[in-house]
Amino acid sequence: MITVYNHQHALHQGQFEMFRGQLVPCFEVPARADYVLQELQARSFGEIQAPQDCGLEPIQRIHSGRYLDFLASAWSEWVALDPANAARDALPSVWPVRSFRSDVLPANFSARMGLFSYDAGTPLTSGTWTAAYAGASCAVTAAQLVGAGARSAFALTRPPGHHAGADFFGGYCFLNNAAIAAQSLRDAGAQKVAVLDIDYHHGNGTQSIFYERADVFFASLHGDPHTEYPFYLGYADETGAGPGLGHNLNLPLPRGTDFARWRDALQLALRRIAQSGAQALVVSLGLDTFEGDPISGFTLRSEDYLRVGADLAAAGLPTVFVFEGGYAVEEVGVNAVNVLAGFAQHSA
Ligand code: OKP
Ligand code: ZN
Repeated sequence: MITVYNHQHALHQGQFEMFRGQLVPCFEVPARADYVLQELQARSFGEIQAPQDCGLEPIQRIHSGRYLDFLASAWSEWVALDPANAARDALPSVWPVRSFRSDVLPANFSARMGLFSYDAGTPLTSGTWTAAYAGASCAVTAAQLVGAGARSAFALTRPPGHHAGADFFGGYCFLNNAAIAAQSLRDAGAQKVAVLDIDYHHGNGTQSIFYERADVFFASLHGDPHTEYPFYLGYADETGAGPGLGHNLNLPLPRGTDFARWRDALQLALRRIAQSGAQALVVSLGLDTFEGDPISGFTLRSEDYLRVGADLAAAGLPTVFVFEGGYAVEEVGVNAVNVLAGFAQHSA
């Protein structure tokens, strides 16, 4: 399996996220991707290549123009507010909730930060746009490889993407790499694509992007939003809307869920994906279902991820893996590569 990896991921390096009234060190750190890269190399797991610059077009297929304009210029506007900001991350602190307007684009930078985001845990830094753009290029390159006939490819990139919507960032995510990959597969000729999100957290961004579409089936296994981030989406009764009705599947699971129960949900999702008629699969590969994850609540073990990969391979679909969460930093490499190795061992 080819891995598409960009060194520029490290340019996105947040210092702090807001947590219970304090700024705490970011969980989403560059070392996460470094551990995965190291593990790929240590196990000689296939070729590692740099992405092709995908240009803005495949990103604009998913994200709004005014959001992309904002992201591309945000850091220079932040520093223009105060030269001392060059040493600080930008975090939002005001949001237009219900009854406020979101159609008017405010001139004030803080107001636009809030308009285009939904939490204060996602710092925007000097290299965020460059890293996110290169990450989207990884996703597009991986999708092109699979669209051209490869059995699978892995987009190893950060920041993650599945919480980012068409016009908002949050949950450590800016550009929705999995959605961009799915759209690229569609544009390469797949009539129907499935996105399977196995990150601990519900992929609210991906769901909302495809919620009214029948050509992309979205399935997610995640911590129950009654108690788990992102809280406001991911319930089982969200099944799609309009033409997309029936093309969305949420399988929320309680905190403490173990591998046996999690795997039952995985099998159900894979049956539904088979029924959907999908011709290609994008896996939002979060490893924060691991028992040692510091911000999550499932209890998967490192060896379980080999079985996860084997189960995914049994679906028999051309598959693009996109790296998402996983914050037990020293174990994230082994866990990610176990999924890929399990997949490779069980692929025809
Ligand atoms: C991103 B991905 C931790 C609070 C949780 C947001 C979690 C985002 C997870 N102090 N904050 O889905 O792995
Ligand atoms: Zn997650």
